[in-house]
Amino acid sequence: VMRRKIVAGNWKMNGSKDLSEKLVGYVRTEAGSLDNGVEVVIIPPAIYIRDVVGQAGGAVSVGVQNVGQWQSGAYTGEISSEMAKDSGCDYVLVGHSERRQIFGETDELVAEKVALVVASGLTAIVCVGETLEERESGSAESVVESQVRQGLSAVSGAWKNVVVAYEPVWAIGTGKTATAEDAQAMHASIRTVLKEMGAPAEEISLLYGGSVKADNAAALFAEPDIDGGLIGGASLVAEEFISICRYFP
Ligand code: G2H
Repeated sequence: VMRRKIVAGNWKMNGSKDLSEKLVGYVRTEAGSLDNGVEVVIIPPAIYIRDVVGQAGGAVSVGVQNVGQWQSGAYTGEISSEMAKDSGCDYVLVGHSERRQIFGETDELVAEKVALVVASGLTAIVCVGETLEERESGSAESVVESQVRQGLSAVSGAWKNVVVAYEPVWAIGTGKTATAEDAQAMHASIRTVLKEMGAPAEEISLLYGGSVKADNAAALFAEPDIDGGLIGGASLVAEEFISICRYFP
């Protein structure tokens, strides 16, 4: 089965106009010579989207880190999936653990945003993942299952516009990575849940995120159900980000 292979760099609240020019210029050049079919995506702060789209020149895809749960109106400070599309984005991160933990996003809100993103024709990268406490109490799989079922409850058939990113919260920005075996086990479980939901599970790309670096990417990407990565810290260093992209079998 052909699934999209994706390496996406989530800059979080980092970067500058300068980085948008230099890093993206470098990545565009290098991405052009990748021969493993990986789609490279850069997800900068929204204020730099136009700079990144300009530099990306079509060789690199662009996404936003979040959208509001409306398409327009009196919602000061918010941006919509229609605006992201209008500005040249193909991807929208939804429900990143930082949105869930710091900004109180619930599975219901995630589902509302996913519905708008897919209706706009963009691809939602929907983030799920358990906390350390949940993993240690043995409930990691059931927590993630419920995030997948609720977060994707309003996709209404637009499965080609959905990517799931598994990011165990305890592995984010901590330097701790799930072992490739643990990540693979969760990805296989997510694929089973998608199948039960009636989705074309074999066609949906599942990304792993959480302290992915050049030195652990190869082992992760060798697993059968890991179709790419969502990269935070390491996506801010051009050479490292590109070497991660090269580690697909
Ligand atoms: C997880 C990841 C990217 P990092 O949040 O979304 O960040 O690679 O820094 O752990």
